[in-house]
Amino acid sequence: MALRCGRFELSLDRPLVMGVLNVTPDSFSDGGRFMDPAAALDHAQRMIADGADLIDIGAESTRPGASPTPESEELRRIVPLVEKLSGGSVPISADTRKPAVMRAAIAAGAGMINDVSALRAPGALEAVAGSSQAIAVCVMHMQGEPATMQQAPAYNDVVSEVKGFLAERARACEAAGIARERIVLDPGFGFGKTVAHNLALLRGLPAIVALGYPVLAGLSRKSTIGALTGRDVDERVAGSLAAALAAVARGATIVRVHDVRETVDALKVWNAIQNGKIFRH
Ligand code: 7PJ
Repeated sequence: MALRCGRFELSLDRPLVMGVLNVTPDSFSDGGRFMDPAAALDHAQRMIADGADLIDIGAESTRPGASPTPESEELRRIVPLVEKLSGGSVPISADTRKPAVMRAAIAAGAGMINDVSALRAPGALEAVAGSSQAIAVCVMHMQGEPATMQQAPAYNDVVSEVKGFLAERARACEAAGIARERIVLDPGFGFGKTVAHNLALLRGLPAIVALGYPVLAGLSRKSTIGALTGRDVDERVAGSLAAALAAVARGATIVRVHDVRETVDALKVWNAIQNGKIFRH
């Protein structure tokens, strides 16, 4: 299997590592650290040197309780970085819910749109489907909206509800003209989910993998890891590695992480054990 990301075709023969770059003042783990474009660029290049297969740039915080970022501000933060990084050796993903930001990021050379709203905003499906580049899209499940999603998450059966939603969004993408080999699904750990929901989803990940699309898992440094370890956000590396390996063992093909270097090492060991293969990143 391979994933088409504009001018890149990513082989999915081994799990891929997506490095997170938040250029927001308020993201939960690295808010404010990379607001300076030079610092952001440095960090992206560091993650690529550490073996990241993709870089995901987010300019709007979707942390629980976050208020929306104006479009002009999101554009100002993200477009110059996509322009600077998209000529490099790995595809750049733009983490956005806004069609105008999607279009600008694609024009600036993004190889993927990562949308925590799963292209539900009016015009979002068209922004991705209508792009001249065959860029990839990650559609994620979220219950509610970031401002209120953690107030009272509730499901009858979290795995089947998330799976049903993702299957519907994949169909919507394909109906809009986005080819199957461009689509990635994501259960959206932490987005309108309790610790118990996140654990049930991780355990049930094979049911989502069975839909037949690559699955991305983002658990890195999230509050579930904090709840299980009692650690603050910058001390969750070991817990995050355990979660990343558990996701990959259940069929995830992309892990979205802050700690690229450590995750790449963990996956090299995991792969060698599991598949008898030593991969270069
Ligand atoms: C996710 C995301 C995730 C996808 C964030 C953080 C919180 N996009 N954006 N999946 N989480 N696709 O930076 O960890 O889990 S924002």
